[in-house]
Amino acid sequence: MPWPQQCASVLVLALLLTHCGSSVTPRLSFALGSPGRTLTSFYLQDVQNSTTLLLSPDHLTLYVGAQDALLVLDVSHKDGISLIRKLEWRPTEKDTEQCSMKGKKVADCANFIRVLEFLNDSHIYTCGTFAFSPRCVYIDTETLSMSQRSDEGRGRCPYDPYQHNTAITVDGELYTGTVADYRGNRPVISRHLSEAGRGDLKLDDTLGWLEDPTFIRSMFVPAEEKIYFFFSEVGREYDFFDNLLVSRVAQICISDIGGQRTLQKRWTTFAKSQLLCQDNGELPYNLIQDVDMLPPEEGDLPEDTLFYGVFTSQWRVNSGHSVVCAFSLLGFRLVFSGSYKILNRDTLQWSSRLQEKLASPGECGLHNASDSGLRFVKENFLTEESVRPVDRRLTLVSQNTYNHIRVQRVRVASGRRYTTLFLLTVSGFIHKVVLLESGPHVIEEIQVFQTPQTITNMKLSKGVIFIGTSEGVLRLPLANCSFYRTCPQCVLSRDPFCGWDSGRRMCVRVGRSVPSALVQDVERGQVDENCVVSRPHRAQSGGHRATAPCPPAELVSVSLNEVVRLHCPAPSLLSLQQWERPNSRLSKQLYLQLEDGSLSFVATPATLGLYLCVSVENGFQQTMAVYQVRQNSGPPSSPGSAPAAPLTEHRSPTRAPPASTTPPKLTALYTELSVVHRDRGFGEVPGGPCYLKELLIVSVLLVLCFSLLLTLLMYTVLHCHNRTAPQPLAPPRQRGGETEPPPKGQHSTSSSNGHLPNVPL
Ligand SMILES: *[C@@H]1O[C@H](CO)[C@@H](O)[C@H](O)[C@H]1NC(C)=O
Ligand SMILES: *[C@@H]1O[C@H](CO)[C@@H](O)[C@H](O)[C@H]1NC(C)=O
Ligand SMILES: *[C@@H]1O[C@H](CO)[C@@H](O)[C@H](O)[C@H]1NC(C)=O
Ligand SMILES: CC(=O)N[C@H]1CO[C@H](CO)[C@@H](O)[C@@H]1O
Repeated sequence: MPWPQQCASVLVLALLLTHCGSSVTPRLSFALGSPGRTLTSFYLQDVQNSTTLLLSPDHLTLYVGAQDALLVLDVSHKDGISLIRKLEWRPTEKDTEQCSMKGKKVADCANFIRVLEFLNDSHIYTCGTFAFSPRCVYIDTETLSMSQRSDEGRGRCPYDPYQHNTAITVDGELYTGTVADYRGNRPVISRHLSEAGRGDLKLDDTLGWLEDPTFIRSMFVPAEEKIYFFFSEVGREYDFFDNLLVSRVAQICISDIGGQRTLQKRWTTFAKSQLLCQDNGELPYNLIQDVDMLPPEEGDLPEDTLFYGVFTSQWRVNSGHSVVCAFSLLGFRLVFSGSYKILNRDTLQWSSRLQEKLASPGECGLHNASDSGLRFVKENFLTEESVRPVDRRLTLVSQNTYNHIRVQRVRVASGRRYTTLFLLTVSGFIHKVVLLESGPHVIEEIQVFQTPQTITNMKLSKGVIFIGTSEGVLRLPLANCSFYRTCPQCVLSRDPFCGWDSGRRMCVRVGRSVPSALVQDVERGQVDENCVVSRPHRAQSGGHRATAPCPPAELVSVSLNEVVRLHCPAPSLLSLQQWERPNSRLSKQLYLQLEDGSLSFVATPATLGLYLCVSVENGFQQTMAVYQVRQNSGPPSSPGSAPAAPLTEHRSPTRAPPASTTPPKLTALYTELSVVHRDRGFGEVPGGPCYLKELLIVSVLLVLCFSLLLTLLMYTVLHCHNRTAPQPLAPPRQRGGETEPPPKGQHSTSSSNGHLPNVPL
């Protein structure tokens, strides 16, 4: 390849990599129903909104809270999910009638199950919206029967199915965050089913403890004996903004029993803090969408517990983007044990003036504090400092809108552990991301549903992930290592779940094989350093280690003046396809490389001959296709004159689905050569001629490009800085009164009380 071309492609690549806010491209993309990434699904004709998931401790049974029904599913078999029991739980006709008489849509007057938690070894506690009159029942896990007795669900479950809530049980006690009234104006965090001898607790609702929150999740941290609640709400401390939303983490201690006179039957340990997911100088991503907890590694301290949150922004400049931030338990501890802002009860304004410290808000055991101490706590529950992400940086920036995150730590063959994120986009793709030292790497994206789902949910189990949607329940294995058929593909994937077993010549799940025998390079994905030993055709590749053997040449018969198109299968979306001819250059006057990597040219005596398509990924080259273009032996068909006009060069290493590329509009006869379809993880085919690239030349060219690159980088950095100008905020939200539920297909985390994640201005 001529060197200016080489340089150009390197530059284009560099531009893509340094582009501001660039999203990370998934290495592989699997559309719904691809054989390489099969889903197991479970649907019942008459069951909808199966979005509340609870996994049994042995991971064999999945309980699913749906609309008017609770499903008990057997998930112990690899081949399928089967129904064990369906428990109907629906409001009576009278309930539904009353609900719709109050002006609610009949469809929303069903019973949407929104709380589903183990109470003890033998019982599950579940609550549903029950036609805007929430109810809770017990389920015996032995007999799979529902108790006759039902509890009132106020404060445990929302009335409105579009409102977000959170619930968790600890030692048989139920901790919830929800709105506790029909109109949706009274948010509360409370404890129910409290042990004998200690009463139920809730937040004092007279003082803005919560400001119109959208509850996301709650998590119990045993080492702290605390429950952390995650939500977004109006940031009243920013009183110069009308409707600034902020993300919060709040805490309560499970040992809390309320005050004796002040704060009777109320939390004495409630404290909240802002979660600030923000890059230096940029606008914060202020709306938390989901969060997951990653316990510390063995041998590490509890304060190394991490919380990975996915955030979107209220500002239009970042609309549609989302970011991941990691917070540590240590960060929570420091902020909650620091100083607090003061709430003026008359003006409901926050200030941070210095004051005599009468108690330590956020500390467990405050129920014994004096009245003055508790009054102090009552006015000081918002921390002065915000919780900042670990290392003060964003973990991942994406142009996708994620609304769910699950995190797992995977131990690789070397014994090292890698954090892997599973992110669900609003449009129905799961992105599997491994966090490397060099940054996040998106191993694959897998489409799991097509039509937008109102509410979705995810649950990680042993080796699989469950997704609850409006339509049903899906199960996806965390990896499919056998998709990678060769050692290079297995190593290039950088999938921490997969390693190359050189003995069995298979890419296998780590942990299911003798770890040390596996070839894996998650951090760098270097094929030539890792696959040499295991490659059987080493001798044939003439010592050029990083070059895989070539596939056999395919014969292509053409007539002169015909437009020829040669396909080149791309092994991944990160690979670059390049075309080569032995002993001659591909002049851009004659050849056109299309976006999908295929090569188009007019057949002339000069263009007959051998063509090779070489794919380069992460420094590893492999010949993807070899074509021998020959003239037809039959009489040459001469349809009009083929354009001798120079073809404009069109090179783009960007990913482009083959379906979207349009053939070039050339007047000549168009011959599309069908190529034997090779799976993306094509096998190693022995034999065939092989055109070997001179790596040395490339390196020299790279150096030549380097100075240009530097200029480019500097330009990009400067350019990025100009994007940070603040934008006006969203219009003030109507407070009080009921609002319409979000339209179908609306971002699932928007709540009915007007929390739109990205309010257009
Ligand atoms: C894994 O990939 C292989 C090869 O494409 C395919 O045959 C197999 O069905 C896949 N397995 C799963 C569980 O997706
Ligand atoms: C579990 O809780 C249920 C409901 O409160 C109770 O009836 C049952 O006895 C408890 N079982 C155990 C084993 O504690
Ligand atoms: C603190 O309260 C507990 C009851 O929760 C009581 O048993 C204990 O004696 C109290 N301690 C002090 C120092 O008052
Ligand atoms: C409350 C809720 O999420 N309702 C949804 C149930 O599922 C149907 C589609 O299957 C949606 O239209 C509803 O919005």
